[in-house]
Amino acid sequence: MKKTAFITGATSGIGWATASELAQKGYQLVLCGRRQDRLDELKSELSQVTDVTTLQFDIRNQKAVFDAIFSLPEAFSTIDVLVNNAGNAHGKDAIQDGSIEDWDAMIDINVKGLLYVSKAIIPSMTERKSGHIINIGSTAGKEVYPGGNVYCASKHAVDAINKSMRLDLNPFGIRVTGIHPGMVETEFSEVRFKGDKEAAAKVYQGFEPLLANDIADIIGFVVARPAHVCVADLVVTCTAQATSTVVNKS
Ligand code: NDP
Ligand code: 8X3
Repeated sequence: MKKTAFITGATSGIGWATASELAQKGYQLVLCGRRQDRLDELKSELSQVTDVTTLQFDIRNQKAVFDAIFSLPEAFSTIDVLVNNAGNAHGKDAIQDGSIEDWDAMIDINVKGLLYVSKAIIPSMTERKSGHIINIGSTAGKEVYPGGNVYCASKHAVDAINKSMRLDLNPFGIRVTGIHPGMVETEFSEVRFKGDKEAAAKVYQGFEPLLANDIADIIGFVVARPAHVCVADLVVTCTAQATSTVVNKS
Protein backbone atom coordinates (compact mmCIF):
# COMPACT_ATOMS: atom_id res chain seq x y z
CA MET A 1 0.00 0.00 0.00
CA LYS A 2 1.26 3.48 -0.90
CA LYS A 3 2.30 5.84 1.87
CA THR A 4 0.51 9.20 2.04
CA ALA A 5 2.23 12.60 2.14
CA PHE A 6 0.28 15.72 3.10
CA ILE A 7 1.88 18.91 1.79
CA THR A 8 0.75 22.43 2.70
CA GLY A 9 1.59 25.25 0.30
CA ALA A 10 1.71 22.85 -2.65
CA THR A 11 0.52 25.45 -5.18
CA SER A 12 3.95 27.02 -5.63
CA GLY A 13 7.68 26.90 -5.03
CA ILE A 14 9.05 24.42 -2.50
CA GLY A 15 5.67 22.76 -1.91
CA TRP A 16 5.02 22.19 -5.62
CA ALA A 17 8.52 20.74 -6.14
CA THR A 18 8.11 18.53 -3.05
CA ALA A 19 4.85 17.16 -4.41
CA SER A 20 6.63 16.14 -7.63
CA GLU A 21 9.54 14.63 -5.72
CA LEU A 22 7.36 12.58 -3.39
CA ALA A 23 5.15 11.44 -6.27
CA GLN A 24 8.30 10.09 -7.96
CA LYS A 25 9.21 8.38 -4.69
CA GLY A 26 5.89 6.49 -4.75
CA TYR A 27 3.85 8.48 -2.21
CA GLN A 28 0.20 9.26 -2.80
CA LEU A 29 -0.48 12.91 -2.11
CA VAL A 30 -2.78 15.31 -0.30
CA LEU A 31 -2.01 18.73 -1.77
CA CYS A 32 -3.14 21.91 -0.03
CA GLY A 33 -3.30 25.61 -0.82
CA ARG A 34 -5.77 28.43 -1.48
CA ARG A 35 -5.44 28.56 -5.29
CA GLN A 36 -7.75 25.87 -6.62
CA ASP A 37 -6.61 26.35 -10.24
CA ARG A 38 -3.02 25.55 -9.23
CA LEU A 39 -4.16 22.56 -7.18
CA ASP A 40 -6.10 21.27 -10.18
CA GLU A 41 -3.10 21.78 -12.49
CA LEU A 42 -0.73 19.95 -10.15
CA LYS A 43 -3.22 17.17 -9.53
CA SER A 44 -3.67 16.62 -13.24
CA GLU A 45 0.12 16.53 -13.76
CA LEU A 46 0.91 14.19 -10.87
CA SER A 47 -2.11 11.92 -11.30
CA GLN A 48 -0.15 10.37 -14.14
CA VAL A 49 2.36 9.18 -11.53
CA THR A 50 0.38 8.58 -8.32
CA ASP A 51 -2.97 9.04 -6.56
CA VAL A 52 -3.67 12.64 -5.64
CA THR A 53 -6.35 14.51 -3.76
CA THR A 54 -6.50 18.23 -3.03
CA LEU A 55 -7.72 20.35 -0.13
CA GLN A 56 -8.41 24.03 -0.62
CA PHE A 57 -8.29 26.14 2.54
CA ASP A 58 -6.78 29.26 4.04
CA ILE A 59 -4.48 27.96 6.74
CA ARG A 60 -5.38 30.94 8.95
CA ASN A 61 -8.92 29.65 9.33
CA GLN A 62 -8.87 26.95 11.99
CA LYS A 63 -12.37 25.67 11.20
CA ALA A 64 -11.57 25.48 7.48
CA VAL A 65 -8.35 23.57 8.25
CA PHE A 66 -10.11 21.04 10.49
CA ASP A 67 -13.15 20.64 8.19
CA ALA A 68 -10.88 20.02 5.20
CA ILE A 69 -8.63 17.51 6.96
CA PHE A 70 -11.50 15.60 8.55
CA SER A 71 -13.24 15.43 5.16
CA LEU A 72 -10.40 13.44 3.60
CA PRO A 73 -11.54 10.25 1.90
CA GLU A 74 -10.63 7.08 3.81
CA ALA A 75 -7.97 6.17 1.25
CA PHE A 76 -6.01 9.37 2.07
CA SER A 77 -6.74 9.68 5.79
CA THR A 78 -3.69 7.83 7.14
CA ILE A 79 -0.99 10.44 6.80
CA ASP A 80 2.55 9.10 6.95
CA VAL A 81 4.44 12.30 6.11
CA LEU A 82 3.26 15.82 6.93
CA VAL A 83 5.21 18.61 5.23
CA ASN A 84 4.39 21.88 7.02
CA ASN A 85 5.52 24.17 4.24
CA ALA A 86 2.85 26.87 3.69
CA GLY A 87 4.18 30.27 4.60
CA ASN A 88 5.47 33.57 3.34
CA ALA A 89 7.08 36.84 4.32
CA HIS A 90 4.85 39.90 4.02
CA GLY A 91 6.82 43.14 3.76
CA LYS A 92 10.39 43.96 4.75
CA ASP A 93 9.88 47.18 6.67
CA ALA A 94 11.89 48.18 9.71
CA ILE A 95 10.04 47.35 12.92
CA GLN A 96 9.06 51.01 13.48
CA ASP A 97 7.42 51.17 10.04
CA GLY A 98 5.89 47.69 9.85
CA SER A 99 2.25 47.08 8.93
CA ILE A 100 0.12 45.31 11.52
CA GLU A 101 -1.70 43.55 8.69
CA ASP A 102 1.62 42.08 7.51
CA TRP A 103 2.57 41.07 11.05
CA ASP A 104 -0.79 39.34 11.56
CA ALA A 105 -0.43 37.50 8.24
CA MET A 106 3.02 36.14 9.11
CA ILE A 107 2.11 35.04 12.62
CA ASP A 108 -1.27 33.65 11.55
CA ILE A 109 0.04 31.74 8.51
CA ASN A 110 3.59 30.72 9.42
CA VAL A 111 2.97 29.90 13.08
CA LYS A 112 -0.72 29.44 13.87
CA GLY A 113 -1.53 27.81 10.52
CA LEU A 114 1.27 25.29 11.00
CA LEU A 115 -0.09 24.54 14.48
CA TYR A 116 -3.68 24.09 13.25
CA VAL A 117 -2.65 21.57 10.59
CA SER A 118 -0.41 19.75 13.05
CA LYS A 119 -3.15 19.65 15.70
CA ALA A 120 -5.53 18.03 13.22
CA ILE A 121 -3.05 15.41 12.00
CA ILE A 122 -0.86 14.50 15.00
CA PRO A 123 -3.51 12.47 16.92
CA SER A 124 -3.69 9.91 14.12
CA MET A 125 0.11 9.63 14.20
CA THR A 126 0.32 9.21 17.98
CA GLU A 127 -2.44 6.60 17.84
CA ARG A 128 -0.53 4.61 15.21
CA LYS A 129 2.83 5.37 16.84
CA SER A 130 4.22 6.29 13.47
CA GLY A 131 4.68 9.26 11.20
CA HIS A 132 7.12 11.89 10.03
CA ILE A 133 6.62 15.65 10.31
CA ILE A 134 8.80 17.97 8.27
CA ASN A 135 8.65 21.62 9.28
CA ILE A 136 9.97 24.15 6.78
CA GLY A 137 11.69 26.85 8.83
CA SER A 138 14.28 29.22 7.39
CA THR A 139 17.70 30.67 8.00
CA ALA A 140 15.45 33.52 9.23
CA GLY A 141 14.59 31.18 12.09
CA LYS A 142 18.24 30.84 13.06
CA GLU A 143 19.32 34.50 12.81
CA VAL A 144 17.77 37.92 12.14
CA TYR A 145 18.43 40.54 9.47
CA PRO A 146 17.39 44.16 8.93
CA GLY A 147 13.70 44.36 8.03
CA GLY A 148 13.23 40.66 8.81
CA ASN A 149 11.81 41.29 12.31
CA VAL A 150 8.37 39.60 12.39
CA TYR A 151 9.13 37.12 9.58
CA CYS A 152 12.25 36.10 11.54
CA ALA A 153 10.17 35.87 14.72
CA SER A 154 7.66 33.61 12.98
CA LYS A 155 10.43 31.33 11.74
CA HIS A 156 12.18 31.32 15.15
CA ALA A 157 8.79 30.11 16.42
CA VAL A 158 8.77 27.35 13.79
CA ASP A 159 12.26 26.34 14.96
CA ALA A 160 11.05 26.17 18.59
CA ILE A 161 7.89 24.26 17.62
CA ASN A 162 9.99 21.84 15.58
CA LYS A 163 12.29 21.10 18.53
CA SER A 164 9.32 20.86 20.91
CA MET A 165 7.50 18.45 18.61
CA ARG A 166 10.57 16.20 18.59
CA LEU A 167 10.53 16.11 22.40
CA ASP A 168 6.80 15.67 22.90
CA LEU A 169 6.39 13.11 20.12
CA ASN A 170 9.48 11.13 21.12
CA PRO A 171 7.49 8.48 23.07
CA PHE A 172 5.46 7.78 19.93
CA GLY A 173 8.33 7.06 17.55
CA ILE A 174 7.34 9.98 15.31
CA ARG A 175 10.17 11.56 13.34
CA VAL A 176 10.37 15.36 13.33
CA THR A 177 12.65 17.18 10.91
CA GLY A 178 13.33 20.91 10.59
CA ILE A 179 14.59 22.13 7.23
CA HIS A 180 15.85 25.69 7.16
CA PRO A 181 16.55 27.02 3.67
CA GLY A 182 18.40 30.20 2.83
CA MET A 183 17.44 32.16 -0.26
CA VAL A 184 15.31 30.10 -2.67
CA GLU A 185 14.01 31.68 -5.87
CA THR A 186 10.25 30.99 -5.81
CA GLU A 187 7.23 33.28 -5.58
CA PHE A 188 8.39 34.10 -2.05
CA SER A 189 9.86 37.55 -2.79
CA GLU A 190 6.97 38.46 -5.10
CA VAL A 191 4.61 37.86 -2.19
CA ARG A 192 6.92 39.69 0.21
CA PHE A 193 7.03 42.74 -2.07
CA LYS A 194 3.30 42.55 -2.84
CA GLY A 195 3.53 41.64 -6.50
CA ASP A 196 6.47 43.92 -7.37
CA LYS A 197 8.26 41.54 -9.75
CA GLU A 198 11.20 43.89 -10.26
CA ALA A 199 11.94 44.17 -6.54
CA ALA A 200 11.53 40.40 -6.25
CA ALA A 201 13.91 39.64 -9.13
CA LYS A 202 16.58 41.92 -7.64
CA VAL A 203 16.79 39.74 -4.53
CA TYR A 204 18.33 36.93 -6.59
CA GLN A 205 20.55 38.94 -8.93
CA GLY A 206 24.32 38.49 -9.04
CA PHE A 207 24.49 35.00 -7.55
CA GLU A 208 23.03 31.55 -8.02
CA PRO A 209 20.27 31.05 -5.45
CA LEU A 210 18.73 27.77 -4.37
CA LEU A 211 15.81 26.52 -6.46
CA ALA A 212 12.71 24.83 -5.10
CA ASN A 213 13.94 21.49 -6.45
CA ASP A 214 17.09 21.73 -4.32
CA ILE A 215 14.95 21.67 -1.18
CA ALA A 216 12.50 19.09 -2.55
CA ASP A 217 15.44 16.82 -3.30
CA ILE A 218 16.55 17.06 0.34
CA ILE A 219 13.03 16.33 1.56
CA GLY A 220 13.04 13.27 -0.69
CA PHE A 221 16.31 12.15 0.93
CA VAL A 222 15.09 12.80 4.47
CA VAL A 223 11.87 10.78 4.12
CA ALA A 224 13.73 7.89 2.50
CA ARG A 225 16.02 7.28 5.51
CA PRO A 226 15.41 4.00 7.36
CA ALA A 227 12.81 4.27 10.15
CA HIS A 228 15.47 4.41 12.88
CA VAL A 229 17.15 7.48 11.31
CA CYS A 230 15.78 10.96 11.99
CA VAL A 231 17.40 13.90 10.25
CA ALA A 232 16.63 16.39 13.01
CA ASP A 233 17.65 19.80 11.72
CA LEU A 234 19.16 20.98 8.45
CA VAL A 235 20.27 24.48 7.42
CA VAL A 236 20.65 24.65 3.64
CA THR A 237 21.95 27.66 1.73
CA CYS A 238 23.26 28.22 -1.76
CA THR A 239 27.03 28.25 -1.92
CA ALA A 240 27.10 32.03 -2.35
CA GLN A 241 25.22 32.64 0.91
CA ALA A 242 27.17 32.60 4.18
CA THR A 243 24.55 34.32 6.39
CA SER A 244 21.32 36.23 5.84
CA THR A 245 23.35 39.36 5.14
CA VAL A 246 26.55 37.98 3.62
CA VAL A 247 25.98 36.86 0.03
CA ASN A 248 28.81 36.74 -2.49
CA LYS A 249 27.38 38.71 -5.44
CA SER A 250 29.24 39.35 -8.65
P1 NDP B 1 5.93 30.51 -2.40
O1 NDP B 1 5.37 31.88 -2.25
O2 NDP B 1 6.36 30.08 -3.75
O3 NDP B 1 4.88 29.44 -1.82
C1 NDP B 1 4.16 29.67 -0.64
C2 NDP B 1 3.08 28.60 -0.49
O4 NDP B 1 2.39 28.83 0.76
C3 NDP B 1 2.04 28.67 -1.61
O5 NDP B 1 1.73 27.37 -2.04
C4 NDP B 1 0.84 29.31 -0.93
O6 NDP B 1 -0.37 28.80 -1.49
C5 NDP B 1 0.99 28.83 0.52
N1 NDP B 1 0.29 29.75 1.41
C6 NDP B 1 0.62 31.04 1.67
N2 NDP B 1 -0.31 31.62 2.44
C7 NDP B 1 -1.26 30.66 2.67
C8 NDP B 1 -2.49 30.65 3.38
N3 NDP B 1 -2.95 31.74 4.02
N4 NDP B 1 -3.21 29.52 3.42
C9 NDP B 1 -2.77 28.41 2.77
N5 NDP B 1 -1.62 28.34 2.08
C10 NDP B 1 -0.88 29.47 2.02
O7 NDP B 1 7.15 30.41 -1.39
P2 NDP B 1 8.19 29.24 -1.04
O8 NDP B 1 7.89 28.01 -1.77
O9 NDP B 1 9.52 29.82 -1.14
O10 NDP B 1 7.87 29.07 0.51
C11 NDP B 1 7.52 27.84 1.11
C12 NDP B 1 8.02 27.83 2.54
O11 NDP B 1 9.44 27.93 2.54
C13 NDP B 1 7.52 28.99 3.41
O12 NDP B 1 7.24 28.51 4.68
C14 NDP B 1 8.70 29.94 3.42
O13 NDP B 1 8.70 30.75 4.57
C15 NDP B 1 9.84 28.95 3.44
N6 NDP B 1 11.14 29.46 3.02
C16 NDP B 1 11.29 30.06 1.81
C17 NDP B 1 12.54 30.55 1.44
C18 NDP B 1 12.76 31.30 0.16
O14 NDP B 1 13.79 32.01 0.07
N7 NDP B 1 11.93 31.18 -0.83
C19 NDP B 1 13.69 30.36 2.32
C20 NDP B 1 13.40 29.75 3.59
C21 NDP B 1 12.17 29.29 3.90
P3 NDP B 1 -1.66 29.67 -1.88
O15 NDP B 1 -1.19 31.06 -2.17
O16 NDP B 1 -2.26 28.94 -3.03
O17 NDP B 1 -2.50 29.59 -0.66
C1 8X3 C 1 13.42 33.10 3.35
C2 8X3 C 1 14.85 33.44 3.36
O1 8X3 C 1 16.53 35.32 3.78
O2 8X3 C 1 14.42 35.93 2.78
O3 8X3 C 1 13.03 32.44 4.52
O4 8X3 C 1 14.51 35.33 5.08
S1 8X3 C 1 15.06 35.08 3.78
